[in-house]
Amino acid sequence: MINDIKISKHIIDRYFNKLSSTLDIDIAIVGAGPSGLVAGYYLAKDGYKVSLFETKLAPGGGMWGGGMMFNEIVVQKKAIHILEDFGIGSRDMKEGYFTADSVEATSALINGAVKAGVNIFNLIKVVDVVLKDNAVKGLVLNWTPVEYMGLHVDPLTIQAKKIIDATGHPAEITNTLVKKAGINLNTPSGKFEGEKPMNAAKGEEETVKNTSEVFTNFYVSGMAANGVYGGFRMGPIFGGMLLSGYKVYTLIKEALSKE
Ligand code: 48H
Repeated sequence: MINDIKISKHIIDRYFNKLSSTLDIDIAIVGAGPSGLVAGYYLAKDGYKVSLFETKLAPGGGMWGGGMMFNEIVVQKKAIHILEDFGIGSRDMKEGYFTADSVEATSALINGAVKAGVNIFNLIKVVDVVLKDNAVKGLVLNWTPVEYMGLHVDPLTIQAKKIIDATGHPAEITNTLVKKAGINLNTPSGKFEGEKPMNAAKGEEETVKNTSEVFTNFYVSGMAANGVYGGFRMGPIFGGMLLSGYKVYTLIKEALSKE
């Protein structure tokens, strides 16, 4: 016999289990766009304890809508192996361009990350970082509706060995870090450079190049990497985002193997 109270109890018990096991983790990712999901997938597959925080109801970031709501994305040949790892179908349009259905691609990235073991928390906004001994040591979390409604409710904190800012164009967490702590980033000027206009060829190349540890324990990936380093935007071509997620995975794996 189905019992109303048991339904509530099981949800509460299971969620609190998930949340308390996230208090002390290996890698915390902010933003469930393509770069954050890809990074989480490979890290979790390697056995690291990974949680990903997404402020929106639906993870997936800016990939659902393709280009101008035409729900197809373009991926270049060198990133096709990542689509294949997630079981995402693609069509060879020749000249090195492939296309994929953006709904299939986005849902497969989310599903792949969860199945690999990433704990995805939607509706949680990262509002600050924990800064100790001149290094980022954790994240400060609150419910999205609390932030949205401007309610005066204090946040909670988690700790992680490595943090990824995968928040897309605004590079929100890096911005907060710079504004509040006045630290120097590992960019040429030490400052937050700001995203440049459209240039798909340059933007794609720079996204991967700019994916790096920008402050101690603190990495940027995807569009956030371009925002922080002053790279170009690239429109609805997503190979750079996927390869950026893969690159930040390799950087963190290497760093953790030395600790
Ligand atoms: C929790 C947050 C917070 C926060 C933001 O924008 P995204 O899809 O990110 P990327 O970098 O993986 O992919 C970028 C791509 O989608 C894109 O925009 C491209 C290719 N643009 C090219 C162009 O020319 O325009 O996802 C970031 C996610 C979103 O889901 C946000 O809701 C989330 O991060 N987020 N989550 N706490 N403080 N801030």
